[in-house]
This record gives sequence, C-alpha cells and structure tokens, in this order.
Amino acid sequence: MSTELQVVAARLHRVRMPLVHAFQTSSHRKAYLDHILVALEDASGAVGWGEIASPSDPYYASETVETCWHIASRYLLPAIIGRRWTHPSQLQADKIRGNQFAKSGLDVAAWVLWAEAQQLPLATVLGGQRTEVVAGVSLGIEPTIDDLLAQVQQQVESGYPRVKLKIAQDWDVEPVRAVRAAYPKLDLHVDANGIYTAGELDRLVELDGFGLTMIEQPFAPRDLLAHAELQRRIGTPVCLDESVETVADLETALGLGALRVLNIKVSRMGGLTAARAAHDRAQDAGIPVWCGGMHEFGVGRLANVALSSLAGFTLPSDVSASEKYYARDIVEPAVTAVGGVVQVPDGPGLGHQVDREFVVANTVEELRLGPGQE
Ligand code: OSB
Ligand code: MG
Repeated sequence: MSTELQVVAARLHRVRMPLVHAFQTSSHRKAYLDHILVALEDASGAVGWGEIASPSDPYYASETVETCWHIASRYLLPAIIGRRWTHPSQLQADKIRGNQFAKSGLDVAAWVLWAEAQQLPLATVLGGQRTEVVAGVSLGIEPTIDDLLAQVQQQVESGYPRVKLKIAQDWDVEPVRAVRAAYPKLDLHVDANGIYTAGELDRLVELDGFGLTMIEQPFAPRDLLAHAELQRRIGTPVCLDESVETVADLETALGLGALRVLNIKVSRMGGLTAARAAHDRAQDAGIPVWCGGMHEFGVGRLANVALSSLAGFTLPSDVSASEKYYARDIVEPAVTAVGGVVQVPDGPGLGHQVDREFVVANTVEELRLGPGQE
C-alpha cells in the first residue's frame, strides 16, 4: 500500500487501573497498573492507538513507567512527528538502544493507523490467518496452595484450556504437585521470571516429572548457557521470555540450544514489527511460539490478539479476556473469551473502539506533542 501517512501530533496518557485480582510473580506484587497510552494523529485526522505496558518497576525488564515516558516524549515521538511514511516498519527507532516497551507503544500505534488507513483489520495487515485464537491464563503466586487451587478451578471452569503458574524457590514443586494431582490432564506450565541460578539446576530437574508443557525463563535473561544446560538435562521444553528482546537474541539462543519454545511479547520485542520477525525466524527454526502478555489494557490486548493470528502461534497465548484483569476495559466492547477462544476482530484497525471518556477519567498524567514542541 502506498498511501502516505504523516503523524502531525501525538498524545501520551498515563492511565491507572486496578486489577481484579492482585498478581504476584517471583519478583513483585501488583494490585493496580499504570500503562501509557499513545495516540498518534495523522494529517488526515485519523488516530492510531498503542499501549506502553511497562511494569512500574524494573524487575521484569529494565524499563519503568517513568523511563518509558521520558524515552517516548524526549526521543521517540520527536523523531516521527512530521515524517512521511508508507509502512510502519519505516518508523523503527534503530538508533535508540533498548527501551523495547517504549518503542512498542509507538510501533503498535503506527500499525493501527496504517491498518485503519486501508480499512483493514490489524491482523490482516500483519499477515494473520486465524479468525480465532486460543487463550490460557497466567496465575500468580498465592498465599496458600488452597488459594491457588481455587484460582485454577475458577479459570478451568471459565473454559481456559491451559494454565501457567508463577514459581519461585519457595513456591515450585509443592504447588505444581498439588495442581497436577487435582488436574492430571491439564495443559500446565510454569514461569520463574528468571529467579533461579545455575547452581539450582537440580531443583528445576525435579519439575521434569510433572508432564509440564514447558518451563518458562528459569534463569536470568542473559544466562543463556544455563538454559541450554537445563534443556540438555530435561525432556520438558525450556521456553524463553525475558532473554529474547531482539531477533539477534533469538538467533543466539537457537545457536546455543537454549530453548524449544518461544514466548513472543509485543512489548518485550519493541513492537509488532520485531514480534512478527521473531515469529518468522522461529517458524523457520521449527520452534513453536505463543503470545505472552503484560496485563495489557484493551489496546495492547487487541494488538496481542492480532499478532496471535499468525500461523506460527500454535500454543495457547496469555491473552485472556479483559474481565480476568479489569472490571471495565478501555475498549468497547471488552475482549471476551468463550471456552478459552478469543475472536480475532474483523473490523478495521484494532476492531474495537477506544472508550476515550473512560481513558480520560483514568488518566493521571497527559502530554501532547505537536509541531515545534519538544
Ligand atoms: O513473565 O509473562 C510474564 C506479567 C507481568 C510480568 C511478567 C509476566 C506476566 C504474566 C502475565 O505472566 C501474562 C498476562 O498478561 O496474563
Ligand atoms: Mg514470562
């Protein structure tokens, strides 16, 4: 498509929403989230929305909400405002190192604008084939095993066919044993968010006996050799999340035998452009992929749904229905799942309306950048 687009102004909204159920990982606990919505305004008057879904604190990745705000307003937006472009990939901020979450919000907004300009669904312009995608749920660390079993029961009863459990040294073999005993056939996997060290490899080998679909990111992001060593010792596939921020990271991990499954997050990869490239590379290498999540609000969630429509996303995603996370979402209608299946929207762009009034009502900070402004 050769229609020319030009972002003439942009807005950032820092939006705060409480979670329905507080979430605890191996590193932190959250009861509400602040994400930054990005609105890119085209010369035609059209608006493309994206979401910077960075955690508040630098425990999952190195970014925070404040660093994303700084990078987006000081570097990323000034570099695109006023530029003419015909494809979102032309707006990649290659000169700026890292800062994937900040980059992702702008990249998604550009893809949405581009899809809307063609009156096509985001999934279609990405090359997605599926009309529906299968979602699983990610469950945090709970105060007791009974609390965890109640969470698993609630989600399995809602129809989700796959459950992922967050684990840490004091919450691994026992909760996995309990959930496995209660659900012998459930598609179950665990995610450590990098909390184990190479010296604790034997503890992870113990998890090999529970028929898990995968063990996600047991070791620190840069410790690819430990992942490769574990993969040599167990039959359960090792899945990487935090370790892969670029396609080059994936290449290195493949070369080392550090993974058999890849979690692709739009945010962690710096946007849909790079997420799609990682999907293509994994598909070539015969590595199954699935779409991870960051508790996105509706905008980021719909970008995840669109990405999940690509052919290589053969495993259930972490892109559950809005209601698992938020009492009310910022898109209308909210994202729903029936029997764990989410429909890929067939309307233009995101395919759902952004509820601007609700966004404004939940905005705690706002910035507008236009021509001549820094
Ligand atoms: O590692 O996948 C992760 C949430 C916050 C930080 C890291 C992770 C997660 C999740 C949530 O697992 C997935 C979801 O959006 O449901
Ligand atoms: Mg993870």
